[in-house]
Amino acid sequence: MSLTFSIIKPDATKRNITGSINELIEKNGLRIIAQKRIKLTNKQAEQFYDVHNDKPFFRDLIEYMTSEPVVVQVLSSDNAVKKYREVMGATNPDNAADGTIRKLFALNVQENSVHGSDSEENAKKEIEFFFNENEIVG
Ligand code: IDP
Ligand code: MG
Repeated sequence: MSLTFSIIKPDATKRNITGSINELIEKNGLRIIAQKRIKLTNKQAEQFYDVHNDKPFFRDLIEYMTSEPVVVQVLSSDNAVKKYREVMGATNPDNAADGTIRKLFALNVQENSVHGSDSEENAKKEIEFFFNENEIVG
């Protein structure tokens, strides 16, 4: 079993579809072993997305990610990082495969409903950024 980090993003909490997204996560064999609803501060969002700080969409991304609550999660399965990226679908919902979270729920390339770690190394970093060990119950 391995772990990945997930965020249900503001467009989804705003539309009250966190349960529908969790249902897809679970139906696809991922187990939610930690979860909390929080409102990101500007500082948290900027730190979390620091890798994108030179992108033209960075300021908009920070504004969006702090606009409404988010649900941060730790997910567990075999090959969790890879599996969740598949379940999420492509960044731009226009390119996302049928049945993926982004195909079903995303509004556009920014408001794309979920985040998932892109590597084992980043999964570990991102989980540690938001969760204490005693909050993760596998
Ligand atoms: P990912 O979430 O699929 O890993 P990244 O390239 O890491 O995609 O981008 C992080 C987030 O930044 C995306 O999920 C999306 O919310 C936003 N984003 C990415 N590309 C664009 C863009 O071209 N325009 C606006 N927002 C974008
Ligand atoms: Mg990414």
